Amino acid sequence: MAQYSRISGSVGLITLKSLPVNALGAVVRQGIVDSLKTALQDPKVTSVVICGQNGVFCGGADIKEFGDSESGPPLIPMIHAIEAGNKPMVAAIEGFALGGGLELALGCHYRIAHSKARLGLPEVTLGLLPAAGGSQRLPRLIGVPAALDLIITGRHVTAAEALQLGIVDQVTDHHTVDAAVKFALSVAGRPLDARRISSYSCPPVSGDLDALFEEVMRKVRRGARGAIAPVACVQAVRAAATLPYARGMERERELMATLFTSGQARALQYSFFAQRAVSRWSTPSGARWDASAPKPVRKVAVIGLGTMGRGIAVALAQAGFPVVSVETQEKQLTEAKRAVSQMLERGAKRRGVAAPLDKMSYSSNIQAVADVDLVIEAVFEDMGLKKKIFQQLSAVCKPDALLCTNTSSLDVDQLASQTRNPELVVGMHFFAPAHVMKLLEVVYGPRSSPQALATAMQLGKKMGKVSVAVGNCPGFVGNRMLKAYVEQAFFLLEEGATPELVDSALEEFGFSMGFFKVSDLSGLDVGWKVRKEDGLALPGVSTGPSARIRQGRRYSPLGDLLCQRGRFGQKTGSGWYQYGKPGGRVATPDPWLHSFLEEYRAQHGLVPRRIDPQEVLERCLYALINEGFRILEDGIAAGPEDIDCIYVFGYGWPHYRGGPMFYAAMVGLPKVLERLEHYYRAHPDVPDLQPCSLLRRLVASGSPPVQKWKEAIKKLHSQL
Ligand code: 3H9
Repeated sequence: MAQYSRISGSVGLITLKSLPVNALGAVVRQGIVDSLKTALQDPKVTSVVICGQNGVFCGGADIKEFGDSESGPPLIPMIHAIEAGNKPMVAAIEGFALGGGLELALGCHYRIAHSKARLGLPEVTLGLLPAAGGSQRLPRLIGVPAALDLIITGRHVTAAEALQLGIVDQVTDHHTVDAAVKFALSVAGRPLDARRISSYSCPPVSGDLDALFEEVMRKVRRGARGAIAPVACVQAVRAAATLPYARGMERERELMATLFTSGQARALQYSFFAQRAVSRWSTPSGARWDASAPKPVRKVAVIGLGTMGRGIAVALAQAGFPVVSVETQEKQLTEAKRAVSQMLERGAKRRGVAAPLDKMSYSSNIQAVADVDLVIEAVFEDMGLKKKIFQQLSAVCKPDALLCTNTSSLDVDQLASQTRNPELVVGMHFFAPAHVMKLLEVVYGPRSSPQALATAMQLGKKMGKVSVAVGNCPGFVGNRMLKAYVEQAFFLLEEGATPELVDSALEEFGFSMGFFKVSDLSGLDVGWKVRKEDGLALPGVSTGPSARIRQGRRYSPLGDLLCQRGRFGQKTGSGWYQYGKPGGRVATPDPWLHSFLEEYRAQHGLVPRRIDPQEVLERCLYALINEGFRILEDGIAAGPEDIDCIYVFGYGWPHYRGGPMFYAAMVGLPKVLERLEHYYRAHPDVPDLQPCSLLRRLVASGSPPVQKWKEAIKKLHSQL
């Protein structure tokens, strides 16, 4: 709702009231329309202030209402009515004014912001554009280049930047509504024509307008990789710059209509809620986020200052934690100190803050961690080494210190068993570079206490990560699913594809790099090492039927064969592609590799066939999705949102496709099932293609929408 009152004798005060972010749902809009009418009709009222309750101006249109049939007064005429009002309207912005919230403020004649407020038009992140006049008013107010920057990126600006850009008229450190009321009294009776932004022309740009838009559009299309909202944002701003306001608004409406009904907007809005849903974690044993209080964490230690340890230490210091970093090898320690300081300084420069160098301390002695509340061990992926460190930590640390391991696949429970308090051990799987990548898999073992899990989840949140709680199993969620995808990529090469064909199908889908380019970038030897440890990569078995069978199922030794030839990817100058020189970065197709594949196929009696991009997508993605269903069935992930966040924030899944499980729901579960059955019939020696029973049961129960899977899975489990 919106509450109306008259204060200071002549100021009408409209307060938006809709917890938690005063979103502009139907009831709030009705409240604003009614309050406005009262204020405009009351002769005692000479000016109006619009504010929000609870220190928040407005988080924009109510995303939860998207997709419902529209009720209540529409937003655009409401904002027009505010702008057309014959009494000064002042927006009092506290907390944030985002999306429709900022558009409402732009409809006002003046804007006063608290110094801690944040403003922005983040619609693009939801697959939309600012379509309540924002794309038309903002360029008229602050100029085309600045408006393009805000609208295309969706970034939030501080009150200080908003003042500098001309979005707000005044910034206050005091009580915002009081300041706005005082301001409103001071402008009462002043003419308003020059304050109505819709009547402005866009400030002229320096240089050629067409050239500016062409350049921006080129950059945006390149960066968007198939996302349509950023492109529509540019088109809308162009309309503001070239058309009269009313026609610009028509263009804004047309573009929004296309976006609104697109699958991309649905995916991005699903993802918005998925990110929030994963913080409300639960485990199969009944532990829950709302019943488990995290322990306070005041000081943290990082063990091991290789690439991962450095990134983790930087992320912790940037989040404000004092960090003790331990590295036993002196040379590595000296190098790491320099590298960490540089990373902190670069990050601080980018963010315009002071580098938190004073948060860091270093030692070569593990005794230095004696007083910390939480340790993140980030040494080499070697179970023997990690076990030894956990024994030492258990002896050195405070008895109630939480002991976390940064591992991408090792058994967290085995490490827990090395300690006095196995309930205080959890996994924290960071993604490289750890100070940049948003994802954190928090791995609970069978003995991890709910409090330990809650503490690690909260720490991740404070570090700015999307933290997802996952159960303990080989590869956890992300890497376990990836295995199925990688395997299909190899098999497709055996059957006739080239790395270029596979990669271009995946890149066309929206991945920034296809599997083979990623593999060259991260180094083929990484996977080779794991396969050797798993007993899959065997030297000397390169011919005969057993060469392509391991542990009773189809196996492709192609990656191993390249590694045996020293082709580790970019670092050696060749892998699935060639790079000209070791360390080269530009992938070019490699004729040697093509002949090698031909020989390999001939040697193994494989008759190559034409493979189309659709098969590449179906084989790679549906195998991965199928494993996702198995993970849900096993209770390793609590719901599809968890898997989708992991893939969007850790594995480069295109954000505008929501994540693999959302994508499966969009494709239609019956179709995914039918295609998996088809491919499994063709490849009965590939168990990953055998449709998982949960997928079958969801299809049999009518393929509920993805938002209902958690419930459906619970019901199916209880029927077993
Ligand atoms: C728009 O305005 C379109 C117009 O241009 C044109 C229309 C014609 N609606 O993030 P938090 C919920 S599009 C509904 O945890 P924080 C959120 O789901 C909109 N609900 O808090 C969560 O609920 P729950 C453009 C919303 O303090 C709770 O509020 N606006 C909305 O970390 C707390 O959220 C945006 O894109 C909403 N608009 O961050 C802003 N916003 O507790 C989107 C939030 O049940 N919002 N909720 O999980 C945000 O970026 C952040 O939520 C915000 C607060 C910065 C506001």
